[in-house]
Amino acid sequence: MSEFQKISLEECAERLLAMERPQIVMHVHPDGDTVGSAAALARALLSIGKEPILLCDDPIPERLCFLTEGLTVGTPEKGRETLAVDVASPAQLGSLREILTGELAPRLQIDHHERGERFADTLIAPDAAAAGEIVFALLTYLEGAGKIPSLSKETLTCLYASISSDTGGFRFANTTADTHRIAASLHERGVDAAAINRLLFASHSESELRAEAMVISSIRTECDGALAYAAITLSMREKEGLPLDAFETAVDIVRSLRTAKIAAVLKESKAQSFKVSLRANQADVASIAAQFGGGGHKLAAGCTIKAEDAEKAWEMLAPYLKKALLPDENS
Ligand SMILES: [Mn+2]
Repeated sequence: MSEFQKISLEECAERLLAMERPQIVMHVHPDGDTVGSAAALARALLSIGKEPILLCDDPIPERLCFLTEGLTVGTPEKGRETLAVDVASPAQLGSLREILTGELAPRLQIDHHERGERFADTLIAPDAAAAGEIVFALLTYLEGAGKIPSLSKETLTCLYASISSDTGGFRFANTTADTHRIAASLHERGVDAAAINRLLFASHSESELRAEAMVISSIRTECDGALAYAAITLSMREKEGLPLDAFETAVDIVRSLRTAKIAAVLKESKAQSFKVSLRANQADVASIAAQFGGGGHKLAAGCTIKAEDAEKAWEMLAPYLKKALLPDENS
């Protein structure tokens, strides 16, 4: 896929302005970054009379719908120009990957993932904590150049939400001085940071809270607590009537165990198929996920393991995690 170029911010801005009816693609299992970044772009483009729509293979989670209010989330349409934001590889497009070939093929990929598979000319900034940081740079550049009007409160809110979301409320290791500078600038321009953060992090459905209770009561540890995990089977979920997406934050709960250096959650999504989420303080869990055909960031990755039951799935995964723990056991 080396036929694609890395492009500059200025070039990307020009190409964006040249689009008349853009469709902005988000990644599957949409998070605050992909939704906030795409929605901010769409709002800025609407402000200059363009007709953008948003695309995602999955529904937008209820708690993120405040970002897309008033925008159109649709399906691919002929005659539109496609761009993708916060999408690292074709696999993250889900069934929308079928637009990769043909007239709807993406023309721009705006992303911050270091590892990925390029599928369009790319504006990439691997040091950015969120795709929202890149979109912030892009939109403030266009604003400064007088090419778009002053960013609306809604647009600024989307940008703040995308950055706060991908940094876990400015707590994760990807948070940089630049991240805080951008957040400060958004604060100065009037975003209601407290309200946004409450919607992102402190607002749960009843199912999500019940799921949280189930995860907490299922936590197991090995290696003196350095390895913490929870397995949620199909029958456990069915008994409580809990959908899979209620367990989105499960791995963050497990990783909050003070002794944990690596945290894992195994969720049986359909019979004998376990979605695995991995988090680490230091160890490279992306390479472990890759052993099972998955991927992600060094400290946050995921994969799917086919196994008869949760114990078998754990037996397949555990040796890799224990090995990854060894190097820093002595430190
Ligand atoms: Mn992101």
